[in-house]
Amino acid sequence: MQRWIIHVDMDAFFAAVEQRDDPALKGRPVIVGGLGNRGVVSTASYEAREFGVHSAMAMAEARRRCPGGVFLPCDHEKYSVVSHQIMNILAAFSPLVEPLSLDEAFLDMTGMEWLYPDITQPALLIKERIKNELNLTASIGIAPNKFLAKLASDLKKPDGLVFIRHGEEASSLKDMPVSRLWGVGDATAQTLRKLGITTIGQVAEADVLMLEKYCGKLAYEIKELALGRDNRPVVPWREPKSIGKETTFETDLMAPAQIQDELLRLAEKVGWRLRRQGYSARTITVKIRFASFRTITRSRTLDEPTNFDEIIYQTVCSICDKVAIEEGIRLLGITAANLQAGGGQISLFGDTSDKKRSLYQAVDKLKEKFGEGIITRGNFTGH
Ligand code: TTP
Ligand code: MG
Repeated sequence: MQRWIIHVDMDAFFAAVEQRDDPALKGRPVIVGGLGNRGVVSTASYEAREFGVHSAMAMAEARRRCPGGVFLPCDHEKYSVVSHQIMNILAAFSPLVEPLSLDEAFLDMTGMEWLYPDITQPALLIKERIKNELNLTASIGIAPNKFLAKLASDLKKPDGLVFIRHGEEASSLKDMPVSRLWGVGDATAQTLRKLGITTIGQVAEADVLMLEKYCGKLAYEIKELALGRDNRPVVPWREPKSIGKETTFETDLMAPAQIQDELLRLAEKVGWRLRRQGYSARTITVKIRFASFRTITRSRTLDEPTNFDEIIYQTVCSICDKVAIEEGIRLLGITAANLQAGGGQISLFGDTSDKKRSLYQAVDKLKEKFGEGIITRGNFTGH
């Protein structure tokens, strides 16, 4: 059976979401990223790209190049909610959807010819649904494999649709630069240039043993890709049922203060993982394994979903208050289940919650930059 893979990639994703949500930004150069002195551009709208602004550029440089631009901070939570909406649309078209990041995914469409005799039809329908339901544009590549589909989606951005048919694999690639091959970075491109190889077509024609001498094992991979061959499967992602974290201790815990400290650490980890993945949870479960290996789990379901560390912490503390600790604890775990997409508690508490949300966003930014361990709080354990 012929394989068909679709690759969907949103156009200028973060910037497009901001332009959609504030019509005054339509048609203007919008730059999203870290706004501090040492900030970096996450993405730029196509209007801003005309000024030479692009992802990963220093924000200071972006300001120089595009002084009239609109500069906005990243709202990860918002983008991850939109991302869920996109993935939900894609799930209607194939049971095999593999998200690669917030704004892109592969769909395996193999065997769907009976449903869509013309394989461009589902691609057009996906674009249409994303446009109608989310008011955003996506670019799509359709091809016999993942490598070509991803490459194709990038060829006619924004709002593009590129179709590479079976039999056209190698010919569609032959004039492209070697840098388009997965695994070919600057160093390999330079090595190949020294051999007089600058196009993918030249890689396809080159002797693989000669390539191996200069590029090692990568030679076999890039030769296959250059011929337009790629057998990698689409590996579907499943929505998590729960998000949790547990720790086994080197020495068993007995002291309440120690237990509280560990619960706080776990609550912060679980809260962070929820926020990062764009979820909030209604059910919080604590697992306790005692020195004797007796293991208990206790759950509580909240009225409203949360991804705030202190609510998770308060919940697990109130659960643990009811557990008699008669021997040492060798393992503690917290699991958040009953997940739903989004922030939770956004509208419930009005201002206070908004303030909290921005505090979390600031903390999460630091965690993203310096790692999960950078910030822990001691201020609500009381010691
Ligand atoms: P991309 O799909 O690479 O870029 P894009 O969607 O903004 O633009 P394009 O039309 O070219 O696809 O990345 C998706 C989002 O990921 C992007 O909107 C912002 C974020 N991102 C970063 O935060 N840092 C980066 O260096 C890149 C490349 C992306
Ligand atoms: Mg994109």
